[in-house]
Amino acid sequence: MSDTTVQANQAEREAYYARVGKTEHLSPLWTTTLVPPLPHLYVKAQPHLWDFDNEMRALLLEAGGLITPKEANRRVLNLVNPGFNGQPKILESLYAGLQMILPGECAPAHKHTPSALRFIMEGKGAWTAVSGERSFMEPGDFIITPSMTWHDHGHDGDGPFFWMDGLDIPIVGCFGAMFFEAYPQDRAPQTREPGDSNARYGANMRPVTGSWDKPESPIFHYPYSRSREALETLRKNGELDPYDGVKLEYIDPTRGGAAMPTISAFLQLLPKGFRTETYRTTENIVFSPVEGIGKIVVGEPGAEKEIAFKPRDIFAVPCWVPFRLEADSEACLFSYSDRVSQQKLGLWRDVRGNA
Ligand code: 1HN
Repeated sequence: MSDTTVQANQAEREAYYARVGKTEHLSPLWTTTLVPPLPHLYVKAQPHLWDFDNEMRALLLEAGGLITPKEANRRVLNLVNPGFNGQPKILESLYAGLQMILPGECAPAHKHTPSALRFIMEGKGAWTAVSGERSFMEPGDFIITPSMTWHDHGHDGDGPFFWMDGLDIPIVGCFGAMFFEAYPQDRAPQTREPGDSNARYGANMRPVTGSWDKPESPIFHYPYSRSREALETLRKNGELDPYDGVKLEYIDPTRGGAAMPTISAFLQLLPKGFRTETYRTTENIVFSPVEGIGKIVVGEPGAEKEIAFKPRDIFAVPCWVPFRLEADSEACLFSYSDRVSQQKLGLWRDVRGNA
């Protein structure tokens, strides 16, 4: 079979495109690059690091003298990726923010369709309440606030308290399914004692009666001490993956999958001097080191950038950009990504090595 030829010349085609263009609601597929062979045309985000100790912390402290969490709803600085022209996203699919609460303040109760996680940076004595249960937060703790669960934050201790917020806002936004509701009072009622959900589901056991039917983990607070200890044991046992060092995922104990339906989260240990192999994945990843210093080498072969990291920095690795991590001292890194979303949609892939 041969394609029949058409007689039209370029000028006729251009005239046609101009007429179609005027309709404003039609365009020829063949003049657009909707599905390029590789992700690069779609990935606007750049690899980037935000410095907590030397930049964000002071700016957020300053906001403490300008606005209360009640006025602001949340006192948060958005981490705006330099590739997004001011749009408040850290990566194509993920939002990141840095939040501060001061002693005595109230971040009032609300709920929304985006799923949220918190990773604690600094402070003592602040708590968060999720679905009626309060929990005191410590640096390195991982906390989830699943879609449409009531949550509010308070602080009964001394000094400023900081954490990173990670949300799936761009994912929810691409479906349009955005909903938000403020609770009629500042605080949602406490319906369960502190520690209740960890007692029910956090001891490698579960209640014999009833069943957990929500799409997220019934555990909402994963203390750093437990996760760190697990990594330490595995490191001592010599269990090192060339791409990850020792890396564990925060899971929903009732199903074994990610703690929330859309966002995956991990804690990873790299022994001093360890250098991971170069790795590339469709996953969009946000890292925040808890302990240790090192660097990330990120970018296409020949155009790599070296970015030094230290505790409480936040750095973003976009889809399909090769990277490797180097630990100058023993380093423990938290990370979250859209892996579970991509896997559910059958999109996730990775390349181990420089292929
Ligand atoms: C939110 O609800 C919180 O509850 C933090 O602490 C950051 C960023 C965007 C939209 C909602 C919170 C947020 C957020």
